[in-house]
Amino acid sequence: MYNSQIAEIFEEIADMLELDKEKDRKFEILAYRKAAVTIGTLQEDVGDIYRKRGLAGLQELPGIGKSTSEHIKEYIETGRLKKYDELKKKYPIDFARLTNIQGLGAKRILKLYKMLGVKNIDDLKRAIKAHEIRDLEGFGEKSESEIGKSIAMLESSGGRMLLGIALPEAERIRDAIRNSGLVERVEIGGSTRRMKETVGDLDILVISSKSDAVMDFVSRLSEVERTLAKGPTKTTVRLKIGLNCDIRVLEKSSFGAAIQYFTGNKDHNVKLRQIAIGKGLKLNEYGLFDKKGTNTVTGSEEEIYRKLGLDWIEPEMREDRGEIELAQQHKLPRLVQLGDVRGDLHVHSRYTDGANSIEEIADEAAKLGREYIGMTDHSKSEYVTGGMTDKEFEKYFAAVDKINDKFDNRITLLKSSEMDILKDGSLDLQNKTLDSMDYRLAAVHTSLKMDEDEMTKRIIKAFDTGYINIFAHPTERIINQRPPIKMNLDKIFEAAKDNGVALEIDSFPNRLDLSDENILLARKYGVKFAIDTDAHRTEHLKLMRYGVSTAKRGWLTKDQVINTRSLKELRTFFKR
Ligand code: DGT
Ligand code: CA
Ligand code: CA
Repeated sequence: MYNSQIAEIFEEIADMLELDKEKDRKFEILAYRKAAVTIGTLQEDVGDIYRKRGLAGLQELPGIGKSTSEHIKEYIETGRLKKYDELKKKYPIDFARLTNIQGLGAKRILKLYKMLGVKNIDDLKRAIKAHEIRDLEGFGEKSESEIGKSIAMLESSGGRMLLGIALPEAERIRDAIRNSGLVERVEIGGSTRRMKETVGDLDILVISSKSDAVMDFVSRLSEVERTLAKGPTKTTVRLKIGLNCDIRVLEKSSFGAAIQYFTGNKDHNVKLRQIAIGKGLKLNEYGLFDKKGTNTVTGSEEEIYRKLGLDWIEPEMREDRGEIELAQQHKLPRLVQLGDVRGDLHVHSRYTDGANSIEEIADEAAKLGREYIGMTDHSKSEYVTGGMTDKEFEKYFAAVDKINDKFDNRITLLKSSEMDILKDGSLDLQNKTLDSMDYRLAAVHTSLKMDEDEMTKRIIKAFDTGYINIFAHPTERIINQRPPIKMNLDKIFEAAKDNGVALEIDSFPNRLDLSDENILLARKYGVKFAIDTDAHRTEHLKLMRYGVSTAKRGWLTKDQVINTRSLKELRTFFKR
């Protein structure tokens, strides 16, 4: 429960330190940023790590040093951080929100504060409305309008939280309730169970005969900020991470109906209820009732679907996008599963902007049971990441070969790169370098604002080189932060199919790119997909589950996903 709070505070400290002109704080700033990424993407709670293994446990985390671990300890023990409070007095600015706006870094935020007194989003909106920003040095009219658009985008997200933050929190709460000894069963429902990319609130379903005790227990959980409503069957609490959580307690006989109902989505439920009515039955959260009012289901969710004449539908598909009709015809696709994944084809190491050595990555990936892993550090045009030249790739690949020998049959490392698709559609490495790779991944990183026509041509031209095997995070969107690039998806998907380019599903929780909807469109073109983690540190290798769920939400089967293949079959795909 502390992770997102501490990550945010570290980010903010780094932002504020950047404004401190008195001395060079480059390394200190970097330390806070690294620590923020580690904590922010950690699936285990830092509070638990500290309680179990103390400061030493914290310092074992990559990117956490002596001073950042002391900070974590201070925050866990006192709920405050002196260093943060002091900086905050000096800069009373809402960095956490303002830095979410595309194009606003710490320095520009400070300028807005000094020149216009902008402390938060509301101040910023006022300044835009009064056209005060366009006259500031280094801003201009275009930048004023971009900032306005970015605020609108942020606000239209309606405070929905990334699944990558909401799901681990829901799992912690579920486990705490499960271990309370008060309940018979507890499950996560709602959009979290459907693995939707963002979540409005958490829904947790409990089977217990001690409803009052369960509700008391929930209200006292350390994750809870306050209780908003408390009743015998439903309690709503506000969580410290800034999300509401509904907890419902039901009787055992209602479990199947309740988990079905509270998993949703609403449209799926409405359609199911109509099917029930057509059969002279009544479906609600308590059961499936016949004309006499007798509940005809007592057990599982499967039973409800079966009694209505449908096959059971995986939660990820329950969005009323045609899945009910397929279930009636017994024609549901058999969706790809996490256990089908055999390798990960998009991973960064310390050679560019990753945090771990190739060896550390190989070791962790092998522990996760991956059979192969593709090393895809950046090419030179992506210079902010320390992207490599052709010459540097020779050394990189030699290092990959060496680790490959060392690991023998435990795991196979593949030589690759996340290459830049340049503005004119060319690639930024020599053919000789490209030929020395096992496969090639490419992405658009710069000039993201091109118009649709130009961008479409740029990407297709890159596909036409015949060198690209995987098109990484195709739309470049960052959820709640950056809109997708403009391109003609139909043309791109068709060209991908023609050139044997697999489309990536990037598992990073703020990317999930392609999105479920785009996958549903792309699959019609018969194109293949690669579910990758885009890991920048070893813990990220576990993010695969988010990509797989997104693939399931896009109805993909195992054979449509290339990294479910054996290495031998994968190499055949790469040869086309
Ligand atoms: P969210 O929280 O916005 O991310 O999305 P959900 O799907 O978790 O929605 P939520 O929390 O409002 O409700 C949980 C589930 O309860 C929802 O997926 C389906 C069910 N549900 C809620 N309202 C209705 C309703 O009016 N009719 C029916 N049939 N089901 C409903
Ligand atoms: Ca919900
Ligand atoms: Ca809810």
